[in-house]
Amino acid sequence: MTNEKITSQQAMELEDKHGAHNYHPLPVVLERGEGVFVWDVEGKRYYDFLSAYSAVNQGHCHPKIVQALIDQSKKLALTSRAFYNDVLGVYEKYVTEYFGYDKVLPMNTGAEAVETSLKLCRKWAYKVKGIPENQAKIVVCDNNFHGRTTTIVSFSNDPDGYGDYGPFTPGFIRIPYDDVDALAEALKDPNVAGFLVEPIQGEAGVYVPSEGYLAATYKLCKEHNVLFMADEVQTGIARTGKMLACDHENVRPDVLILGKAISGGIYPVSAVLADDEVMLVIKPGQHGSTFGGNPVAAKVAMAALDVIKDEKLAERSEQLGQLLRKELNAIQSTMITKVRGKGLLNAIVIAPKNGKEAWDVCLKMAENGLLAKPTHGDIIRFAPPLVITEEQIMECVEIIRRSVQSFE
Ligand code: IF1
Repeated sequence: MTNEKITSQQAMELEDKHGAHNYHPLPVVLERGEGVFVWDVEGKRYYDFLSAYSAVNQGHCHPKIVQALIDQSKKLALTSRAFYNDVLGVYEKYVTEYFGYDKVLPMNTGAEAVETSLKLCRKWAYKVKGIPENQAKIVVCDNNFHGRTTTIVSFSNDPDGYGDYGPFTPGFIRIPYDDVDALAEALKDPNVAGFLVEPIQGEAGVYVPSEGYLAATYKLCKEHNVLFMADEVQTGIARTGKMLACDHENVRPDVLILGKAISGGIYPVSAVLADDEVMLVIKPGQHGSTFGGNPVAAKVAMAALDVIKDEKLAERSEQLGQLLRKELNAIQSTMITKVRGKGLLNAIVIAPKNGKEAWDVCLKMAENGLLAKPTHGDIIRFAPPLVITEEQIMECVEIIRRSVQSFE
């Protein structure tokens, strides 16, 4: 196994030559991460303001989570679900009590958890609600992002997401986000079985819906016997200032979808939580995954969720998010046209200036020691690990200010 040190240039060339070109990363080659910091191969330190798209809420390489990975990996890593093991049931009890549901179906990636929810919803439609076979419909929102599988991109309106991937999976109705009346209209169709929604639309550019949107749409779903399915893969696990973004409106989803930071970014872990009436429609042999709920994933997730509570990261996210938005709004720059977010899931909208745009701002911030990446051209997401301190927030605001003002 080659382990000689390579330069940034060499690393980028290797990826270009030997890897699929399904990403266009910022030209930074990372070698080490610890807490809010990452270092490139030349030893330059950066604040990580992306947190691997909110998977590293607990900070890079959190010692307690890494230790859980090491200890279990040395003992029993994977049994498959063909047999029981002494960890999965303990984890299932832990995570269902942690979020307050009867049951959990463990998977690995966010997309797999979303797919699991779609299958659960359809089977519930036929077995419980009594919708005619193959007629179940699920309502989704414009500008959604729920993952990259063929079925999920079937209901995307992002050409980069769905382009040339047809034919598409039928059975989805797309409505405008943050529009309660649009949902009411869609629910007139008696074959609607579920509503899949991001409590805040992350990829679309951190769109925070109007106050009351989640509660109003949840109420409509209840009135029409439709499952309210919250995709909290990105907004969950304390990112938005509460354990779940739905908690801001006291909404308890019928189906809760988790991923990313449920493992602190140490191992792929995702989960679908629901009560028995929904979860038990899936019988043995009707869904599964080789790695889903494996002993390492289970131990890592319990450690990662412990850290969230032990270090009060939801409260921290709420307080420091307010500080960050206040300070970002105070930056004097004609490039920053909007600041929005909740907790430590934030974004700024960049207006081009002298031919420079969001990408150039990100390159300048990298030069100044802070990593972030644009989404949809003009929006820069700011999502540092929730372990960041107040003084580090202030230092980062100074980096952001200096970077945008360098283009004035
Ligand atoms: C990429 C985006 C963010 C998600 C929500 C499900 C998933 C995601 C709300 C699927 C995943 C990741 C995917 C990653 C980049 C990142 C992303 F830009 F793609 F859209 F965060 F906004 N639901 N989001 O945000 O989870 O299968 O990836 O574990 O595909 O480039 P996954």
